[in-house]
Parts: sequence; C-alpha cells; structure tokens
Amino acid sequence: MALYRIYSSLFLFLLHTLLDCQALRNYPDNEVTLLDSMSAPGDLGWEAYPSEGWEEISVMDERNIPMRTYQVCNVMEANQNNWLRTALIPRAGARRVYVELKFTLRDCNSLPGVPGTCKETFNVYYHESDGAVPPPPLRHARESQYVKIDTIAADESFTQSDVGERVMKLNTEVRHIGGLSKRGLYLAFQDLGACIALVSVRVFYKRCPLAVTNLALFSDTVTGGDQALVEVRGSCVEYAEELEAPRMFCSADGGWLVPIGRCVCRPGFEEIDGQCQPCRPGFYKASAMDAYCMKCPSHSYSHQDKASECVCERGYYRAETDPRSMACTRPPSSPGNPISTVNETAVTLEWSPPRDTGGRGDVTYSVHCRKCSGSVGEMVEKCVPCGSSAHFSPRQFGLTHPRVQVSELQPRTNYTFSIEAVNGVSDLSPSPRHLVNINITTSQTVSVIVKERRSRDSITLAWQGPETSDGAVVEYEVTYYEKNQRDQNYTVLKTKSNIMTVEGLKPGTTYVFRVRAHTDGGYGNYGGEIELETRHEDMLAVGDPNQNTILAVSIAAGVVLLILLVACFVVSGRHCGYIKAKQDPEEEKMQFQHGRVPLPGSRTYIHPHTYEDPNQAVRDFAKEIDVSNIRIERVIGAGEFGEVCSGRLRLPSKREIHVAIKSLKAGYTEQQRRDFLSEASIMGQFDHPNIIRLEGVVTRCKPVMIITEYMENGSLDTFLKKHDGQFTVIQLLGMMRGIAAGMQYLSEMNYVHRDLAARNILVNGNLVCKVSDFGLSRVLEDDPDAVYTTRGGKIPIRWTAPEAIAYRKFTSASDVWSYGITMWEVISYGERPYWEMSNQDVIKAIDEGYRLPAPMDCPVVLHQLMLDCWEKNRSDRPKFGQIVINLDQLIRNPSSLKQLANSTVWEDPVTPEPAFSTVADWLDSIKMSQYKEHFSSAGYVSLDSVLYVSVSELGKLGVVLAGHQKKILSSIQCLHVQQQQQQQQGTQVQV
Ligand code: ACK
Repeated sequence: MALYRIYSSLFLFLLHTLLDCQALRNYPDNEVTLLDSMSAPGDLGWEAYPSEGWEEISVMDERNIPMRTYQVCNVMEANQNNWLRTALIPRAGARRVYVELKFTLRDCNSLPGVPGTCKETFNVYYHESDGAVPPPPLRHARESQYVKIDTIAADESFTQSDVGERVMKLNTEVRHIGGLSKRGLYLAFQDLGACIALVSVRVFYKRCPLAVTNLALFSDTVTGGDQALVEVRGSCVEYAEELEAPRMFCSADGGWLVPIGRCVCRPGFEEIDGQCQPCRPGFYKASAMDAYCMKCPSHSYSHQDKASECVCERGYYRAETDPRSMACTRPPSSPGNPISTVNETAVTLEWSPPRDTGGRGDVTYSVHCRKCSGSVGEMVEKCVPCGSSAHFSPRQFGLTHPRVQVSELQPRTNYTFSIEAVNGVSDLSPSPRHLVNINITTSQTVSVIVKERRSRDSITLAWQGPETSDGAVVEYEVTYYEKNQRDQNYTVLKTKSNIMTVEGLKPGTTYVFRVRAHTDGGYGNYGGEIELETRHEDMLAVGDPNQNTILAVSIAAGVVLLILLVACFVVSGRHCGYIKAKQDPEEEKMQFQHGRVPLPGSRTYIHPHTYEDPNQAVRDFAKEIDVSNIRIERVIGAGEFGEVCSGRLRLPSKREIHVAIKSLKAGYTEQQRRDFLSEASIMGQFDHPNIIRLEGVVTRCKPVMIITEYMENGSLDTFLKKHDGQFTVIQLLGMMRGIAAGMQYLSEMNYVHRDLAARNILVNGNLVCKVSDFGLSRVLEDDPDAVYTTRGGKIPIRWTAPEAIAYRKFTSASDVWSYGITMWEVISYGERPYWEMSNQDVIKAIDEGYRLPAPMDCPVVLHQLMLDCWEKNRSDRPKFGQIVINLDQLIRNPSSLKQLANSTVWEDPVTPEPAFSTVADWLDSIKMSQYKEHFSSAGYVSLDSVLYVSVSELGKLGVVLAGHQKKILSSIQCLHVQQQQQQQQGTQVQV
C-alpha cells in the first residue's frame, strides 16, 4: 500500500510540471462542454467503490488554481475491481457526445517488484438515465449494467525530456457516444489493477456555430446523432431577400458543408462584409441582382440613403423603358437648315439633325403639314391641316432619317411644313416643342392620263385638266417620242379637247407621252410621263377563240408552275428546317445578330465571331477599367498569352476587391490580341455563382489585361492533389454540384465549353468551384492535354466525348462526357484519367466499351452517374440540369453514398497491371516515392512483405495522411488481384 501511494504522489508531482492549465481550458468554438472536471469549483464528489480504490486528490496548478484528479495504483494486489462514477451529466439536447480523458498510466515494467497481475489499461462505461431512477450501485456494479465505451491504454507512459530524463506522459484519448436520447448519462471508470491518474474528464457535444454565408444566417445547430448531416435552412440577413432558398448541412464534427442557394441585398442595399448596407446618398441600386450601389447617373440625384433609383433633375426625364442606370435626358432641340425641292405637286424636304439630341440616341422626326388658302403672295393666309390627302414617304411620323418626300399635293397651292425632332422623353416634357417651319408652293400640272387605246399604228390618250388654273385652258400640248430616241426626235401636237389619238406610229414600238395645259396665264408644267406600246403586226384580235384558248392554256400552265414553285419552296424550307435542327449549337450560335447586348433574363450566348469588329464585342460585354484602379501584387502563374497575377481592384466609390489579372505579353500580333480579348467578351456575358466573374478589361493602355474575381485556391486539379484525402465525400459532392450548376447555366445559354476538366475549374476560399477558361483559342493553344487529331484541330483526348474526337461534334452532351471525367478527377483527388495510357489506347479502349473504374472509396451512385455521362450515344447522357438535381438528392440523403464501388482494378485486358520486382519500384509507380525510406527502415524489403500491411501499420511507418494511406492500400489490393490472376493462370507469383 505504501508503495503505490509513493508512486501516486510521484506522478502527481511530475504531472504538475506537465500541465499547462491555460491550454487545457481553451476549447474550440464549436464544442459545448457538459462536464469539465478541471473547472469544478469544489470536490467532484464522484462515487468510488471500494474505498481503497479510486481516490480524489486536489493539486494546485502553477496559477494556484485547484485541480481535481482521481488516481488509483493498487498494483501490488491481485483481483482489483475499482469503480469510479461521475454524477449525472445532463445531455442538453445533444444526441452524440464526446468524452475526452487526460490521464497518466505507469507501465508495469517501470514499477520494480510488481506482480504479473499489474495492468496497463482501464475501462470506460456509460449509463443513460432519465434522472428519476438512481444508477446501478457501484457496490454491485456489473459490466452488463453499463454500456462499455472502450478499453483505454496509454500511447506512452514516459517520454524523454530535453536533458534525457524520463518524464510522465500525459495521454489524451477522445471517444464518442452516439444515439443518446435520455435526460443525461453517468460515466464510469473501471480499474482492474493499473496505476492511473485521471487528470481531466471532459464531456462535450459539437455544434455548428452560427454562420453567415451567401448573406444567409444559419443558426447555431447541434450536430446529428451519428454520421447524418443536419440540413439547415438559412434566413436572409437584414435587408436581403432570397434568390434561391439558402441551405447548408451541419456535419457530425461541427463543420458547415455545401452552401446551396443564396440571398441578395434588396434594391437600395449592397453587400459589405457579409451584411446589406444602405446605398449612400448620391448612389442607388435598382435591382437585387446588381452587386453594388452605383453612382447616380448624370442629371439625376438621390438625397437620401437606401435609394433604389435616382430622381431626374428638373427639365430631365427618364422614359419608362430606360434602364435605371441610364442618365436622365431631355427632349431634343429643333432640327436645323430645312430645305425643300418642289417637283410640281410633290416636294422633298430635308433638314439637319438637332444640335442637342437631349442625351439620347433615339431621335426621330415628325412632319406636320398645313395647307394655306389664298393665292401665293396674299398678305393674310389661312392654314388648315392637310389631312390625309398628302402622301408622305417613307412616313409622316417617326422618321429616322432627316428626309421625307410629300406627294399628291394640290397644284399651285401654299403649304407649310413644321418639322419636329422627338425622342423617348419628348412626351414627358410639359414645355412646348421646338419646331422648324418651311413654306412651299406647288406648281400647276395636267394630272395623269386616265385612258388609252392602242392599235398597231395609233394610240389614244385622255387626261384631266388642272384643278385650278390661272385662267381658262386655251389648248393642251402633247409631246411624245420613241423610247430611247429622245435626243433625236420628238413630236409636239396640240388640241383643245382632253382626248387625242396619235397616229402614224410604228407597230410594236414603245413611245413616251407628256401633256401640259396652255392657259391665259401661260404654259403650266408637264404632268407625269407615260410609256405606251403600239400593237405588234401579228397580234391576234381580242375575242379570237384561239387566243382565248392560248390564254387559258397559259394561265393553266402558270398556275401549275406556281404550284410547283410553292411546293418546291415548302419542301426546301422543310429541308432547311431539318438541317438546322441537326446543326451543331456552335453553328447555331453564329447566326445571332451582333451588336445586341443580351437583355437581363435573356439567356443566349453571342459568339464574338458574329461581330465584324471583335473590339465591338469587347466593348459590348466587358467594362473598360482605368489602369490606375488596379494594383498588381504578385505573379501567380503563366497563361497562354502572358503572366497571371493577383492584385487589388478599387473602382471609384466601390470597395477594394481581390482580383486575378491576366496580361497580354508584349510583341503580340493583332490576331493574338483578338484571341486574348475574346475570353473577356465571352466571360462578360455570363453571370452565375459557378462561373468565373469578369470584372473588366484594360485595352486603352499596355499591357492589355483581363481582370477577373480572385479564386484563393487556384485550379481544382492542383488543389485536390495538394489536399489528397482530406475532404469528406459531401465536400467533394459540393464541388461537383457547383461545377454542374455552372455547366447547366452555360448549356442553357447555348454555350459549349469543349475543354471542361479539373484544370479549368477554379476554387475559392469557401471551396466554391467555378468554371473558367473561355478563350477562343484555348483548346488549341493553352491546354497541355490537347493533342492534334487526324482531322486537324487540337483536342484534350482523355476528357473528350468520342463523337467530338471522331467528327468534331461538340455539344452540351459532349460537355457532359467531360463532366463525368471531371467528376472522376474530383473523387480521385486529381488523378490523371486513364493514368499513363497513351491517347491512342484511350480512344481504342473507349471504342471497345471500356470505361474508367470507380476511384478508391467512390460511392456506387457517383460511379453510376459517371457511367451515365459516358454513354456512347450522346442523347442517352443526362442533361446538366438532371445532374444538378441528382447531386442535390445525394447531398440531402448521404446514406445513399454508403455503398462503395470498391472497384479498384481497371478491368481492361489490354492494360494489365504492371509487375514490380521491388518495393521501391512499386512506390515509384504509384507516386509515393517519398515513403521508400519508411518502408525499408521498417523491414519491408520484398513486395510480398507489403501484401498484408494494414492501415495502423502504415500509420506506424509514418504514412499519416489519409489520402496517401488510401492510395497505398488500394495499390496493395491491386497487387493481390494480380497475384490471384497469376495463380489462376498457373504462373509463378511475381512478387
Ligand atoms: O493552379 P493555379 O494556382 O490557378 O495556377 C493557375 C495560373 O493562374 C495560370 O492559369 C491561376 N489562376 C488563373 N485564374 C485565377 C483566378 N481568377 N484566381 C486565382 N488564380 C487564378 C491558376
């Protein structure tokens, strides 16, 4: 007895020097402590039985704070069964609690003279209770009355100090208890003859702490009972509204996973540091979809904060269809310099555009016509509107060009035309319109010839005299000439009547006739010319039955011809429709008109090649940024056209943001500049949380730059390789879901990416994945994985659908194939698809129906989704929208992910697993060369010695990363399979 007391006080003394109470009493935010023996103010008063067993001992830490500990050290006597039990620990709603034990345990060898009954472990139990019934008394405690949590052993009893002394080691072990349902629980510790000091017992549960993500507030949430995720619906922060219902999952270890949906700041508010702040006076935000408050456009103001639009200054207006971001405008000034050209009873009016368009581009013109009575020169004129008698060409109102022709005016009449410039806000202004007037007088003419009769050598004409005239008509003058012979010969005839037959004409010849009136006041103007042809010599008389027959036959033939033509047109039209339906979306895209900025909500991608001037595409879709607003910080990589840097962008009246800056290196050709900027004109058309966002371009000075949002974790393939094995399957699913949502958006915009792969996905600090790399030449030049095909053009073979490789049929369905490969890359943490197989072998294998096997630990459902994406027939592949729905269902129901595919062998007979002769070769082949030393120094020299290595042995070897352990174990599995195959074939096992 005296002996073990000495030991006890000895290790408590050592303990004293080991403990750092500050460190012991600081716990992570997401842990809620239910019991902490270290911070108990008085005696713990736990029940111990028998009395010479566990003993409560108080010691002071170095800050003189008392600590309660329990110890037992009855190592000299056999048949020990010492129990210690806590008081009731309330569960506080948690369904899963953690028990953290800090203790020291002497190893029996270090105690001289102890008998063989000395133990080096102790047991921990719990008993759930509603509190009403007392727990089973310790005196009669039996294991069966308590649920065993675990047998606890020390990792180490002693460690070596700096000066070579053996010091007691404080061990920490954590266990969890799941599925709790009663009010609380008792913990019980059973010692069977060890030398233990129980320094600290802490019981806690985990919760996901209150979080704000995507402007949604997720409340403090207690984690689920076992592995299940708790789905939590977020509520939008103040002044935000839901864009898509915000949700997140609280994982069993107290972390938030997979944010879905988001809130956006209401009009009049912008997002600053995760909150919606009101727009300042002078600024506004019209739509919840706009990211930031904008400065009020010209000629408008907002005197108060929270403005969703700015009010126009006096005299300025905003048309109903004007976007709120447009400057307020005013009606135009009057048009200038009107001129008229009168041609008898017609007039052409022309004028110059208004000097001030009012700030708008939609100026049109209206022409008002008034007829003025009284003869020309009379002092007082009375004017009335012309009504519908005058004919305006092209139209009277809404003229887009400063020119109009007015015909069918009355001869020798005064007219006043008032020309008005109008724009989209003219109707909103109460001020009188600015007009410019022009007066004209028409001249007198003989109106159109109304009758004619023709024979082989004569033509009879009839006409109407002038409506008003300066006197009685004396006679009419008829002038005619043979068409095309005007210069040589024309004839003038006179008559007092309104009808004349001109004789002596040549048969089958066209003549041009004009008529004018001669009144007391002199000759008037000629009326319009008329062309008439005499009959041909052999022409049949009207009423000839033969002629009627011919006519009928001709009509019938004409009708038949017409029907044939219509039929042809319809058939060819259908044919065209068929061809179009079969078109590649890439070709369809080319048919969109350029110069049109997509309207909000319109979802059609416009290919920059549809622009004659590619610079116009850049101007339409990308904002020009002043280079003085950019601060470059460091180079982060190399792109196809030059360096990629990270830096800061501070736009006037906006907060500074972190950006990535791609620049075009010096000495570029015009084509390279166009290709470089094409990425901006494509990216600028997209607005989606899973598509990399374009901030703008710098084109007015050198170097030319493209500015995008900054993605803290860089490209997905590198990121995954760096964090091999470190994510939960739900986190990986969240990444895949993001990529699918981005691709769904692109496919709905009719955009085909052609190079979807993990290397072209960027990852931000919240693990949100965004699709990037939209340059027109990128597939050709930028991608190291792209190779030339026999049909020309470069293609990243391993990621590309067979129909796209074979005949360049790139569609959203071929993007789905690439998506399947990207999924495979994600689950395998950036493994190269088809490993080191050659491109030719990959094409052949795919053609023969082989598909990538499930990566290590891949849930069956995910591998099945990949296989669906790799359907040979592209119409059998899922659409991106379906993929998103599918992944959402899996995230919500993680139990569906439990069944693992476990297919670690590439079942391709053409590529058998290579045989290795040494452990070093094997580790090299699976890119784990860094562990060669570890294996050899632990005695693993031959390959067959590694065949039965377990996870715990790997840990002892020093392979501690879970991802590396998985990789090595999966390869060992392959070695097993290979061995079995060789045995089946009756060959010697080559290990
Ligand atoms: O894998 P990384 O770090 O991520 O290296 C490449 C490099 O630039 C060349 O493309 C990185 N990169 C490209 N765009 C961005 C961006 N928007 N944010 C952060 N890194 C980027 C990419």
